Amino acid sequence: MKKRFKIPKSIIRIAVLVIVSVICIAAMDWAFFYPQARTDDLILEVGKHYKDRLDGLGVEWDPMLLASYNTANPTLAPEDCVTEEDFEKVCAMAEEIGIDKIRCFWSESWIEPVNDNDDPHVTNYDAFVWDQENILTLFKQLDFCQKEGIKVNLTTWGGSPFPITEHEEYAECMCVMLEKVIEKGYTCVVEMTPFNEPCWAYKVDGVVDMEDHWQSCRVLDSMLKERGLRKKIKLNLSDNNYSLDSMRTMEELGRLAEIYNTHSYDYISPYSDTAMTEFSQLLTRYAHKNGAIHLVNEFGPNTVINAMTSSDTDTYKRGLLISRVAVNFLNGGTAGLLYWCLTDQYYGVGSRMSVGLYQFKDKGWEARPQLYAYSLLTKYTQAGAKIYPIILDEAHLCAIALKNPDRSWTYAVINSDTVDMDVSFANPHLRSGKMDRYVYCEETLPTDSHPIRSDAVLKINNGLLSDTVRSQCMNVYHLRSNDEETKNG
Ligand SMILES: [Ca+2]
Ligand SMILES: [Ca+2]
Repeated sequence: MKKRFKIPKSIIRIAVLVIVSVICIAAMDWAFFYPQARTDDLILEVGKHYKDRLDGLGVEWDPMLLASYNTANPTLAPEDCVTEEDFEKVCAMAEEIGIDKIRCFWSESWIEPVNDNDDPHVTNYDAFVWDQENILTLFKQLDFCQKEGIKVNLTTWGGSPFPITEHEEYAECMCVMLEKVIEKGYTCVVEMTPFNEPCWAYKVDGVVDMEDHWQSCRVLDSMLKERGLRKKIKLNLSDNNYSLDSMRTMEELGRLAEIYNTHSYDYISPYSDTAMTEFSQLLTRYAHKNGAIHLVNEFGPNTVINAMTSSDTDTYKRGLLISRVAVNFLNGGTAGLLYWCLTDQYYGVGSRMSVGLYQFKDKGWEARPQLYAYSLLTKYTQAGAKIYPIILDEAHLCAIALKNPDRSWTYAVINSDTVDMDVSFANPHLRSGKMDRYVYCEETLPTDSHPIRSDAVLKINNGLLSDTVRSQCMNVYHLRSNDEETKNG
C-alpha cells in the first residue's frame, strides 16, 4: 500500500493565516497603506513603470524660418519678416519649454536638385548642394539641438528629382544626407523616417501604393547596410495618419525598424480618456511584437480645416485636449509624442502654418493657450524618464507619474469633467518631499508667453500627495530636485 503524505496541521494553520492576511490587506488596499488619505479622494496609484523609457515629448519644427518666404515675404510688412535675431528668439523659446526632441522635414531635391548620375551605388558627391536656404536653416537648427541635447528625427517629404519608384536613388539620397550629418558631427540626429504620411501621399500613378512604399523602406535598410551606415541611425517607420495603415506597416516590415510611429489627429473633446489609452495600447502591442517601441511622430486635435489651420487653434480647450492625448498615449505604452508644431511660419509665400504653440512674428511670437498647457509636460519631463502609467476607468480624468533621469518626479492629472475632483497620488516609491504645483486653468492663464509658474508647494505625506483638480484644468506637480528630502525618494 502506498504511503500518503500528510501535511502537518500547524503548517495548514499558518498557510490559512497568511492567505487570510493577504486578502484582508488587499481589501483594505490603499487605506491600509495610506491611512491619512482623504476618504472621498480618487486614488491615483503609482505602481510599476513600463520597460520603455520616455523617448521624449517634443514638437515638429521644420527648417523654414530663414528661407526667403519668411525673411523676405512680399505679403508681409518688412518689419514682420524673420531675421537671424528672430531665429535666436525661437531657439530660446524652444529651450525654455524644455523639449526633448524635434521632428524636422527635408526634401531630397534640396540637396540633389538633379540626379547625381544614373548609378545609385556610385555617388557623384559634386552633384549635391549644401547651400540651399532650407538646408542652411536645417543646419542652424541642428547646431541648436546639438548644443541643447535635443534629439532630432529627419523625415523626408518627397519632392525628389527622380520618380518615387526609384527606390535605390531615393535611398542613395538619404544615405548622402546621413553621411553629411555624421561628417558635421550632429549626433543629435538619431532617427530617419522615409516619407511623411505615405497612407495618402505615397502615390504611384496617382494611387496610394503601400506595397511600393514598404519595398522602398526595405531598399533603404539594405543600402544603409551596404554603405556601413545602418548602425549609425535608427529607422522610425510608418508615419501613417491612418492607424490601420500603421498596423499593416508594422506587420509587413516586422523587425526592420527600431521604432514604429503613428500620427494622431483622431480626437476631439468628447473622446474619453480610456478610448485614447486603449488605442495607444493597441498600437504599442503591434510595435512590441516586432521588438520596436511606439511613438507618435505628429499629433494635434481632430479640428483640422486644412494642412495649415484648425478651427480651435486659439482656444483654451485645445491645450487641455492635446495634454490629454499626450498623457493617455503615454499611459497606453507609447514612449513619446511630437506636437505639430512649434511656431507659426511660412512654408511658401502664401502658405502660413497657423497651428503653432507660438504665433508668428507679426503677432510678437505670442504663445497660444496650448503652449501654456503642453509646456508643463515638456518642461517637467525628461527623455529617459521611467513612465509609471496610472490606468483609470474614468472617461474624463487621466493622470500619470514619471521619474526623470535626474531623480526628480513629475505627476500630471487632467480633469476634463464638469465637476472638481479631489485626488491623491499614492506613490510607494516617493514617501516624502515637496512638490511644486503648476496649474493650467482658464481663469489664471498667463499672457506673458512664458511657461506657467508654480502657484503652491505641496508636501508629500507618507507617499500621498493630495489636492483638488478643478473642472477643465490640468495640475502638474514636480518634485523639487534641490530638496534634500527628495534624495530619499
Ligand atoms: Ca542619385
Ligand atoms: Ca549615384
